[in-house]
Amino acid sequence: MRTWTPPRIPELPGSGQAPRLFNTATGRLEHPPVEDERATLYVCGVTPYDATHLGHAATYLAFDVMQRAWLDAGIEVHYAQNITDVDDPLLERANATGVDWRALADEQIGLFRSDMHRLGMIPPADYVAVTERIDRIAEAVQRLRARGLAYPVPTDDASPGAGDDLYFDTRGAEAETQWRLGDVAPYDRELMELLSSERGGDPGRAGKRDPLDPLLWRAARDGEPSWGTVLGLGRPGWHIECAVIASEALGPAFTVQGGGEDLVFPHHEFTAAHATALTGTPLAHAYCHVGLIAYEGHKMSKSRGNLVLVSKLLNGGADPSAIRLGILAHHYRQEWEWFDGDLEVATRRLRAWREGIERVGEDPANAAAVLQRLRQALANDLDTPVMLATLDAALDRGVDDPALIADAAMALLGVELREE
Ligand code: 5CA
Ligand code: ZN
Repeated sequence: MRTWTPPRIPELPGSGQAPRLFNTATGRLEHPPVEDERATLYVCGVTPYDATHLGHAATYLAFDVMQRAWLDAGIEVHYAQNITDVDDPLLERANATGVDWRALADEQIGLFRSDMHRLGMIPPADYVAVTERIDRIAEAVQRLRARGLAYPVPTDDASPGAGDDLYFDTRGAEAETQWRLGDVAPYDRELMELLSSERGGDPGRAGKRDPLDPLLWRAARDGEPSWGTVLGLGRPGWHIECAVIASEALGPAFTVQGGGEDLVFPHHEFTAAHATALTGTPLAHAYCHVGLIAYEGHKMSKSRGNLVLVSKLLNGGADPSAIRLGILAHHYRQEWEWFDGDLEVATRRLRAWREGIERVGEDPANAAAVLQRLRQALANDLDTPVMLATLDAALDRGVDDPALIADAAMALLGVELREE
């Protein structure tokens, strides 16, 4: 898939450190290994049925800043992201509104691309829609089946000749591979069953070997999109899509698998399980998750409809750098609520910084020391609130090298201090 034009990232003198990051799978701050000064990052992309909301923006912004930290440390980054362009909620929305699902997906992908570009996000090198990889995904399910890790569940409503739905054998995978349930998600079984039912799974479906076993392949149903593949007519399950797209783009054991906190279970648990079964190697070294953003008292979600759309803020005249600052005022792992006044607060901060950079103070802050403090905070699990406080203090005084601070704000935070 086409991406968007990359932002300008100024070169800074010297270099930062590779960041320590919180790994959900171990519950610790770690330095995920970066081989040959090259980090590999996969971030789960959108299901394109409703335009980019601030929750999405917060997730992609956290991984944008993670890349800026690596780049500033002299580490090259290979970034991949998917688009879940065939999935139940997208199809439901298309049916409900009488729009063709492909047209809906195309329109929303276009909007997402434009929002990411306007927000100055680093684009992925591999931007892969599920519909571009159906055959590869079906072949992967076939390989799991050949290994005895995929099994059919009787499917009486499939289209004629479409076969049965296929499920992943969780217990079989635990016996045959290095993966164990709970390797990614630090949750007990009861919570896993609850989350599975809330997040696209079907723990109550009859005929499964374990209630948690996730769908690998959905046999065609009348009125649903399907593809003819080695498995017959059907479409892929959610986790196997990301397992195949991520492993093909980045290879096994890449540096970081990322997404919002709502993807820890079942999505990232089973993406890791499938990939381990397919490649013999764990999916990633670290699993990083962004705290969910709420609005009007609830997690911002397309299904609830309590959305603050990025395009609406931008079209209403919001400065992209102010939107970034509104989000970066919170640590990425924190769960927080967006209030309508937040944009005004962020805009005031941006204005103060832009004035501060022009100020010739009596006792200006030493820009090189400010840069060092910014780099330290960034390397400490992307501590953007500390970075913002550092710049508040420095720009309140004025700095002895404004160009360096403007470049640092742009390179490390993607915040533009020089107005065009
Ligand atoms: N297509 C799947 C991933 S393969 C998906 O979750 N799509 S999504 O459109 O629902 O979300 C896209 C990304 O935004 C995911 O990483 C998700 O975890 C994140 N996200 C969704 N809602 C929020 C929220 N309220 N706060 C923070 N991140 C969110
Ligand atoms: Zn995913």
